[in-house]
Amino acid sequence: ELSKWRPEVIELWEKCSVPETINKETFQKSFIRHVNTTLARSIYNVDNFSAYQATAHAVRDRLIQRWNETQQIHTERDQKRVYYLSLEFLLGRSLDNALLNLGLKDSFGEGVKELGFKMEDILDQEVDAALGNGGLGRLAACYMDSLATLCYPAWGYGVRYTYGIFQQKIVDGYQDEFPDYWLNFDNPWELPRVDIVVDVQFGGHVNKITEGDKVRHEWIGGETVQAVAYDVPIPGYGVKNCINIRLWNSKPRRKFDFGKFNAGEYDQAVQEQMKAEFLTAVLYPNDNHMVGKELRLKQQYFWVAASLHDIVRRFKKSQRDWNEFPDQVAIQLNDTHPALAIVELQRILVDEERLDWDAAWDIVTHTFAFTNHTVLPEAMEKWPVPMISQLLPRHIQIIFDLNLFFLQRVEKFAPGDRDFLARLSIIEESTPQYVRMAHLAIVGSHRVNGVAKLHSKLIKETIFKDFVKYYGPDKFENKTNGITPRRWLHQANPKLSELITETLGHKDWLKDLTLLKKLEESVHDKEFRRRWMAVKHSNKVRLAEYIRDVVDVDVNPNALFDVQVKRIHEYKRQFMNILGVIHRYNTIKSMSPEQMRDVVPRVVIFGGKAAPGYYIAKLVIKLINSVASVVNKDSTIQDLLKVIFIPDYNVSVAEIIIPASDISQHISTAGTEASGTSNMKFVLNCGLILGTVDGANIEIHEEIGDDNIFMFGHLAEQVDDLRYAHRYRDVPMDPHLDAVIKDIESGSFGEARIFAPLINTLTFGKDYYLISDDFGSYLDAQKLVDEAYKKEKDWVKKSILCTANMGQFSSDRAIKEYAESIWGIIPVKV
Ligand code: CJB
Repeated sequence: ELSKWRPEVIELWEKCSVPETINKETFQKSFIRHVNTTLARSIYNVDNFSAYQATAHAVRDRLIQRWNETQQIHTERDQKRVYYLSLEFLLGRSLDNALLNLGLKDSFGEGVKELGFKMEDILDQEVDAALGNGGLGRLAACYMDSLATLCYPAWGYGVRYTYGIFQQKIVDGYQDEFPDYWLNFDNPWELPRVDIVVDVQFGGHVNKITEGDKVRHEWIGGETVQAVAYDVPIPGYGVKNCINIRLWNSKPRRKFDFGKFNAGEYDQAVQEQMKAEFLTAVLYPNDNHMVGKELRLKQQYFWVAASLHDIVRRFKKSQRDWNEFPDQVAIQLNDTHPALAIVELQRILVDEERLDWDAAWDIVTHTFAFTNHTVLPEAMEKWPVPMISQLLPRHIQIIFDLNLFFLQRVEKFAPGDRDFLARLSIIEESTPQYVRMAHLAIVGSHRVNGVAKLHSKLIKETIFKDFVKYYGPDKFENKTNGITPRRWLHQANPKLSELITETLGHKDWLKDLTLLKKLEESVHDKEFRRRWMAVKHSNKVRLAEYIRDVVDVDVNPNALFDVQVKRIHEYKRQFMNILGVIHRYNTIKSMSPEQMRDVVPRVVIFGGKAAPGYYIAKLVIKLINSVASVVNKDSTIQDLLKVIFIPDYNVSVAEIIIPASDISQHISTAGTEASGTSNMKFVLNCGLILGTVDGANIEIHEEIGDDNIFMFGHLAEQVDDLRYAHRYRDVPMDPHLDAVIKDIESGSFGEARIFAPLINTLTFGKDYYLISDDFGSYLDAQKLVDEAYKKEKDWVKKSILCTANMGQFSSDRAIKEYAESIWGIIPVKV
């Protein structure tokens, strides 16, 4: 039986396994082997795509080796692990990232060149893994990179959607959505684990069984869907550690109903199969917005149940006492999407493992921690009680019990205060009743955190203030978001990375971003400044080429590139940006040729997807494109202004846009953007930012100083009063804004009626996002940007100081904070 573990057999295994070290020659061998065997092709029919596949497989072989070693060591050491539960992982492309993290880019680049290919062409073949909407999903991806790089024992758990975020095309200025069938041709970055299958139950009923003086519950019946694991290896930078994201795919338990087939009901015979597979078919395309579809709830439970089953199974192998569970397992809830995990663990411990309710609850609350990512009311998840009862009859009982015991404790804290109880309750007492997922997440976690200082303060003062009263302030923390410098500088901006490495004389800054501070010493070095600018310029040329390719407009790389790329949302105020562009256009048009000579030419670049059902956001896209089509062909303004909407913004496109920005806009209504992370990416890539006093803009401002950032607009604490004024008084509109609106209404940018609903948000809609209130200071700030850009030398200095002072915003810093103050995990280096 155990003959395979005899020393001589082990020796043979080791001898035959993939070589440890890899160089150009071994890579080339592996490349050709994959072309011949994995792809069944030959030298005569290898195109760039096959070359990509062969390269990816050669890299994957090495990843698997590291993955195996990491898992083996982490299992042997048996130390506490963190499990990061995220319904979204916005990974983007993997090949370039893996090559850089493994330090193989140069030798593999040489290797493919000798075989007749260009590395850039090969990298360009890869489609993005776009299993996320925006900031929340990309944050999860950055955190995985840092967890691996810092050698923490960690796993991510997510859903393997067949369709990621939709592809956006612009047709007649409007957004059109197309399915993102990213798995069309084999995905080398996942390892299917056909042997890891978990049954997930839905529906059925609960039996109450009395055994002596004890009662237990048995959940039976209903339908069962199987969850199959797909593992995505995530390599750390400059280390052998390679962690795992386990994504679950749904499949039917029974492939085919032969009874129905034999009865001639052919279509019905495959129905169960289709229904089960549909469960993980699509990512819901909403950002910062809850859409209460039953299928989404099913996705959530499916993923949570499979993940917890896996975590519990792993823990049980160690044969420890249940009390030790929180010493071995930390589970981070990325938003409320996985909040059902709290109920599921309580169910497993009480119903299946037969622990006492209180003992189980103690384990649960010491295991979970919860990150909140938004204060927007429309984003708060709540599910109708009848819907949960139908799908998860035992879970709804547990939720009500948890709530009862929780409210009994609250009652002792605030005797007789019915309103306080109602406000804290996990159940919203409406018709029908709803389960408030954030309340469930808070009650079931030992820590709750916001994602930037202001946001963490706001959640304590507004949406969770009653919980702070009850639990005290210590349960609530701030963990300012971060980004991985590996992808967002080293990979996306190789020239800047090279210049930094040469200047600092080391690459250590990629693992300790605070080392960038030393770049400050070079601001007075003229040659350094020249080279810094040259890098920016070449990145702008690269973006200009991309713009020509995708929208067929020529832009001047010497113009100021002004960028706003992010999900299209009213609170992010792309509308204010385009209204400002119209103001600029009209101002230039009214100028004499002499006056025009003094104008800084600008290219205003937009990008981002609107949720398919978000009518107003889609109109903003239409307005941007309508303005672009007028402005871009107006020769009277002498190319002083161009407006570009880059379609299908995603991670790979961001990697081209961000390094090319001179100024980027992060202009949400104060108090609405929890953190923002693209602000960090732009500043790290030496682009200045124009921003409101919101989210992480505030902390970036603190780090880089007044001289290197353009801040404007009202403060979060003023927002309530301003909204109140709009609601109950006749607040006059900013006069410049008024002129712009009249211009749109006069038909300058196409049929005015199209834009009426958008304009109504400012008038009948009471300008909820306070565009009128901030418009004046926005235009003033834009003027300051123009003036500053004219002083070239000072501008470059600002740009250098931006990068130099971004040390705080590495996701490594964020992950260390989580590890030390919330998870209690320590690194285990392979
Ligand atoms: N966020 O991307 C999302 N989706 C949501 O549904 C809620 C929040 C974003 O999360 C990012 C990561 O924390 C934040 O930087 C961003 O401000 C927030 O909108």
